[in-house]
Amino acid sequence: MAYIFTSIIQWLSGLFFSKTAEITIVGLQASGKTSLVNVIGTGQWSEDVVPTVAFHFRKVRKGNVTMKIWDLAGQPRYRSIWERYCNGVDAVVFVVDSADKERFETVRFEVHQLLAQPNLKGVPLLVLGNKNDIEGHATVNELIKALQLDKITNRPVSCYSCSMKSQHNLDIVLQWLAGRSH
Ligand SMILES: Nc1nc2c(ncn2[C@@H]2O[C@H](COP(=O)(O)OP(=O)(O)O)[C@@H](O)[C@H]2O)c(=O)[nH]1
Ligand SMILES: [Mg+2]
Repeated sequence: MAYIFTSIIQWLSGLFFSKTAEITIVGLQASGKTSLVNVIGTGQWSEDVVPTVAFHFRKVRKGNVTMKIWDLAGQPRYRSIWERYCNGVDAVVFVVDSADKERFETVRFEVHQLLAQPNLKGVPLLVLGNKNDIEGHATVNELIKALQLDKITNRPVSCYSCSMKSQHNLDIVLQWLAGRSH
């Protein structure tokens, strides 16, 4: 009886009280990280995005979930600081330009390099194959293979194909992010 009562209270508090998810977004430059944050924040796509310098912090509320989002710069000189912004977060999102296959090898290297850092121990990872509106983009299976995501066994990993331009799969991405809140 007590168990049922506690469950009902928890369910109700989930409906009425705000939950939070702290999320860090990484990925090579021009993969669409800032576009993702903009689309989540405003629901609108804009072609012109100013390249991010170092990092940008944004708080977005979706329903009863507040997302605290760190949008990091992807140029090589900034990649060594990614790890610091991943400390204690609820999830890391790695955005990939799925139409830019020439950079997959660099992406693979950076993903595994980042996950090897102690700060990221056990943190769930979402890999987004962005720009799937562009012809010739890699599928989810191709991304999993090219980035060797099947070798990651020490944390939950998800991989979706999406487009910030057409907002394809944005609902699934938001659901996944909301699922990391507490
Ligand atoms: N075709 C297409 N272009 C995109 C998409 N997402 C972002 N872009 C473009 O890619 C470029 C880099 O985007 P930006 O968000 O600044 O990438 P960031 O450097 O990872 O933050 C910009 O010109 C965007 O308009 C997408 O889903 N499809
Ligand atoms: Mg950016």
